[in-house]
Amino acid sequence: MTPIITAFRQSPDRGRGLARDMQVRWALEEVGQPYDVRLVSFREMKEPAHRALHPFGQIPTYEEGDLALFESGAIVLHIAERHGGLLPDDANARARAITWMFAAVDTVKAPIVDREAAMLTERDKPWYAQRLPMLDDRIRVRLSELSSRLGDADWLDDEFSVGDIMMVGLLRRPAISSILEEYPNLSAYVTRGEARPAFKRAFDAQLAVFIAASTG
Ligand code: GTB
Repeated sequence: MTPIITAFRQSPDRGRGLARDMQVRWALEEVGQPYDVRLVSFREMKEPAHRALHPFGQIPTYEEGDLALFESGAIVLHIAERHGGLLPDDANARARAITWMFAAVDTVKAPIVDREAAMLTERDKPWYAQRLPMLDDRIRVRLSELSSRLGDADWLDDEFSVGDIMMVGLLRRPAISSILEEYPNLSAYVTRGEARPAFKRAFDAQLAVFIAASTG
């Protein structure tokens, strides 16, 4: 059964692979599972039909027969559990890979989201310029800890896993691009992820949607 995912009909990221369907596409490409995409507009995302799939009216969603999922991390984990290649066979290593997924969507993501929110909503406030260095330093704390743990390894826990899909996806966010450069091993880690053939196929697929929408 071919799963169906949802993605932006017109992505505001202009095809840079920053919307969360990118992680889902990447996981599907890694395991070699073909998929269909249903494109949704911002209006359609808020309508009851889409909210039945996604209570928060967002993308991505994932449908596979009777199963409907939302949250990119949960979808990626589901794909990894259904197919080989994204979770280690060893139970302890498997648990560690899932731990890295949580680290990406919780501990490391939190200060990044704070900065993104400030950039979006506080740019015109008198305290913005003062607050930004503090927000950046909070990101540095996490990135420097992550950098120390990664060291000169290729991936977070030996073999490439779902944890790397979620972490690389997070570290690609433009809000931290200049801070990321302070950690050469993390920059190289992101580049390594982006160099994977499955990442490239996923990236090209979402870019094709953007190109078609802007030329069609
Ligand atoms: N935690 C959820 C997940 O991981 O699936 C987050 C899902 C989410 O944030 N979806 C966003 C969405 O549907 C798209 S990805 N937003 C519409 C809405 O809430 O009404 C976030 C995103 C949006 C835009 C850019 N961009 O322009 O660069 C990048 C990422």
